[in-house]
Amino acid sequence: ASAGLMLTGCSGGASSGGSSAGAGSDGYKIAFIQGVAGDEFYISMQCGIESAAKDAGATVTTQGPEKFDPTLQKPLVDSVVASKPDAILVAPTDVKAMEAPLKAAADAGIKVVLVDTTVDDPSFAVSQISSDNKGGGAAAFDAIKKAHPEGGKVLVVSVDPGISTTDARAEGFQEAVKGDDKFTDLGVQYSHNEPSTAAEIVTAALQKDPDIVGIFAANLFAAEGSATGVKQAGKADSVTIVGFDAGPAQVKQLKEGTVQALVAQEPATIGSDGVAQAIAALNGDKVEAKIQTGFTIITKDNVDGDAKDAVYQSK
Ligand code: T6T
Repeated sequence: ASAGLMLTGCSGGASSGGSSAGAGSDGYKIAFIQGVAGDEFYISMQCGIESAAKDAGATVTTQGPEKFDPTLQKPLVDSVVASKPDAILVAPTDVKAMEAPLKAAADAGIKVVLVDTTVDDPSFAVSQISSDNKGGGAAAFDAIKKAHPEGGKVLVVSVDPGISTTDARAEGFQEAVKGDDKFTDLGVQYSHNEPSTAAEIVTAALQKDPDIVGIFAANLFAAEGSATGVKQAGKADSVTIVGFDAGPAQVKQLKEGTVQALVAQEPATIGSDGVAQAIAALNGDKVEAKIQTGFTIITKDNVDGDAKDAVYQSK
């Protein structure tokens, strides 16, 4: 499953890493709108997008809101639409709130490709590309179960309700928990993409239920804060943390033993597939309505071997 990981991207040092890449002024103009700026997942996706665009002679501009928040992302989308790019690759921050502004982009004749997240009715989009988020949630439960075959209480720390990816991860995890009566589901709590909030959630949960055996942190920032919370509670020895995503900090926590497994997505591939679909649509070629990309489970055992290339770019 690791084939295709980071085949494109900034790791080779060839990409500009800046806000634009590519050649001629007559190439397609692609705008990438991240879920949030500064997130290594979207930085890695940007690497994949810039590299694929460069190969296709297209230009790319990238922007992201300060927070993972539709009230901040909507004005960005509106201003990008006003700049009339040929295509927009976008990770919508909410299944409902971002639907109308993105449909408006499509109505304006811009090819819209949904990368990572989606919306309730994505019929205006030419293609949707994302990880197997539900399957990743189930895989996270398997990793906790492996560490605690005896069972016990488990908790999900997610981001906000209404985000297609993290909701699907939590659903996949909770369905798997339900299927094993040795485990008790303590539910989902929302950290609003703030590591400090995730840490508070975890310390409070461990105070209430000191016998929690596993925490599934549904994205990068939930994992960062969950690790802090478990450490602060002095529970690093008894609690298994499985986090979605694999930035350099998550890998460090894995190596230190604070986090036991990471579900690494393939953001650069999502990005390069997104460019390919946008260009196919612009050329009037056949598009794939839905593409599912893979993930790699990173543990201490493979982090320096097979899974090395699955780690995200940080700039
Ligand atoms: O997990 C990714 C992304 O897939 C999700 O939609 C939002 O959070 C991340 O960007 C990681 O922070």
